Amino acid sequence: MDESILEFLPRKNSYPESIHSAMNYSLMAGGKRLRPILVVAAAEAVGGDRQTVLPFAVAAEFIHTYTLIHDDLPALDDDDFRRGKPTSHKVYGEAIAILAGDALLTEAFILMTNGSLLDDIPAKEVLKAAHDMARAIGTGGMIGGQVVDLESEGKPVSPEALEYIHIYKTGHLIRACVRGGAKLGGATPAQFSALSRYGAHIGLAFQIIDDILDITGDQEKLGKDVGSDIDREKATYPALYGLAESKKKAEELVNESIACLEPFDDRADPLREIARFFVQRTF
Ligand code: GRG
Repeated sequence: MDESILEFLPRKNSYPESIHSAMNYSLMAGGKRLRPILVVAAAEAVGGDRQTVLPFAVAAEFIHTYTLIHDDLPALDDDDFRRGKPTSHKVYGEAIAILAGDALLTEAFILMTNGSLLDDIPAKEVLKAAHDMARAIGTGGMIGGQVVDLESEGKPVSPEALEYIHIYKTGHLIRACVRGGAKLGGATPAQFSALSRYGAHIGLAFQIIDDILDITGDQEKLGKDVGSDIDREKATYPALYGLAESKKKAEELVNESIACLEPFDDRADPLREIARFFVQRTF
């Protein structure tokens, strides 16, 4: 996946160098590449081709990396480390970090509507996948969840509000990756609906595990500061339900997600494995 990311990313020494270097720095700092892997796995589960959907997969990683850069800024979480390295604003300053996030988001839309996708897939499907992604990350999706999360810090949060935050802040992007891969891979309406449900379940499970790892995780392995949710009095599953109940909830969601794949053959095995990885992960 790293090779494809580099292929679609403006060269780091191209003019204006500072912004391209900052974009390259955060993208190549590491990361599990879960979102692009999900795009490819969903496409392949319905008989689609990995190479064809790569621009959309890379766009998903650009979007994810933009959110990490912006989330780490002093105005938001003010974090010093991400992916095991100093955060973008620590290295490039706040202005370039903001612009690097903006640029990655913009480049993602260039990629989601790029010529090679349009050569291989009907334009209507390409547009639908890009539109779906845009909805997933706007105020009716990820940004909405982030705003409610921010405004809930230090306040008591109901189980419903917590679920909203997690589904919107994290789940919608993950689900849009699965839906995008499925749509571009040529899913039937029934396959698309099953994969949407799969994506929704793993999306919520992913954030619950992220909450758990913020308490039990190893800072070195995670590549970022742990314990920050408690410090900021953030709304989390362990804070509301305790660690054991939260783990159980994540496991149930993963089992439900795998059940959604029942009608699929072994081409959906990577999706099954990714779901299992979500609950077992330590980083
Ligand atoms: C646009 C500022 C802004 C925020 C939107 C997604 C998000 C809301 C903020 C990013 C920070 C955060 C805690 C997101 C929750 C999702 C999450 C657990 C991100 C970490 O994802 P991983 O573990 O990261 O896949 P790597 O580094 O492996 O890619």
